[in-house]
Amino acid sequence: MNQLIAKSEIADIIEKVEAGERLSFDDGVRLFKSNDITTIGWAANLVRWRKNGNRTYYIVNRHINHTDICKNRCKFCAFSRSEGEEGAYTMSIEEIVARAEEYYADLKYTELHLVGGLHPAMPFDYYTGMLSALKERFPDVHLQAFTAVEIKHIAEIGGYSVEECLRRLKDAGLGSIPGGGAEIFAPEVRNQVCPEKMTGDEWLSVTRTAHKLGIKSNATMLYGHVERPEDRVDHMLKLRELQDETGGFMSFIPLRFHPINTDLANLARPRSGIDDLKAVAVGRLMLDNFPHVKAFWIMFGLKLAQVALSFGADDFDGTVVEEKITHRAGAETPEALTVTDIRRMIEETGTVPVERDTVYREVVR
Ligand code: V47
Ligand code: SF4
Repeated sequence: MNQLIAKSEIADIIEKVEAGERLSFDDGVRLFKSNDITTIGWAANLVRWRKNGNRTYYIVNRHINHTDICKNRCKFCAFSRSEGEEGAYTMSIEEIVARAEEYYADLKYTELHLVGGLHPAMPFDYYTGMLSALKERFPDVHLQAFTAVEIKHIAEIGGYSVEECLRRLKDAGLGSIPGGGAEIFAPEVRNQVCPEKMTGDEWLSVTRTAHKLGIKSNATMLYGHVERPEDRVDHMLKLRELQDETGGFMSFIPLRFHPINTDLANLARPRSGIDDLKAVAVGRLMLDNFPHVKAFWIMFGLKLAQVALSFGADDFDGTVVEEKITHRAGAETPEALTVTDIRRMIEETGTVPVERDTVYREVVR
């Protein structure tokens, strides 16, 4: 341990990290409350190196948001619309396949990322139909689709249990599920920012069921609104506990709240790069059983996503192509990056870009 770290107010926590010991709730809260950002980053980078060496993963993918109509209308969401409202849309299955076709010849992407609102009327067959049509046209493309929140909704629409719904979606081509909808699990926070959304326990339960069926997933944390450091750490510990049980999580993805055009716009305060780096680094330190931490450049911004790669993150996400959720909430990042740009941005951080597929196998082209 160098002298500066030895003198730090969090030196005892760093010692635990060096020894490979699991951090406690209090450790996590102290890390968030400490402004010794270089020490926090040093420790997170150590864990990143132990787990992933100097590799930084990226994926050639394409996002499609099939509908923005959503019955939940979470207060932090600028993407969703009610039926009939200006901007409301629902793509037909043909349109989804046509969208997926765009750029496929050029990019040969390996993943389609499908996330949408909770449409009150679209039938169960819409979801299985979209997966099977995509799988038929793009048999080699992994379909990462429907957050745990959508899965529960789709199950209700079909009149199935979550388990039966997941089995049917898997049969239709579902490969894995994205990490959205987790937000912050603490009920006091959820009641303020997304009162209509499933509870944190329900999110964990759907995810547990998916993992038990062999469907892997990611986990997000939406931060930078009304939550306290204690709520962030509680969120992380619930994820860590489920991961101990199932081992089904691939990556942790902190998502910075973007306030523009949302009902929580009054919470807007200057964006803190330090807070963004803490979310990544403390996530890396608390989630000792998660293989990967993702700096989703769309939300982080390109420059800070690069820095995050030295603060615990080992994944830059991907080409994305089209993104509405963050851009309707004021994101200033581009919607797409080329592979050349991604590799260059990663190389500049002194790490080695590695193309991965959805489940982190190396892709050799
Ligand atoms: O659950 C909504 C978030 C999530 C806002 O698994 C917002 O690889 C910030 O799940 N500001 C959906 N965030 C996106 C998602 C995702 C994204 C990237 C990668 C992966 C993955 C998953 O977007 C929602 C919510 O937490 N969100 N509105 C907003 N205004
Ligand atoms: Fe609907 Fe998801 Fe937006 Fe909430 S975050 S309103 S569930 S689309």
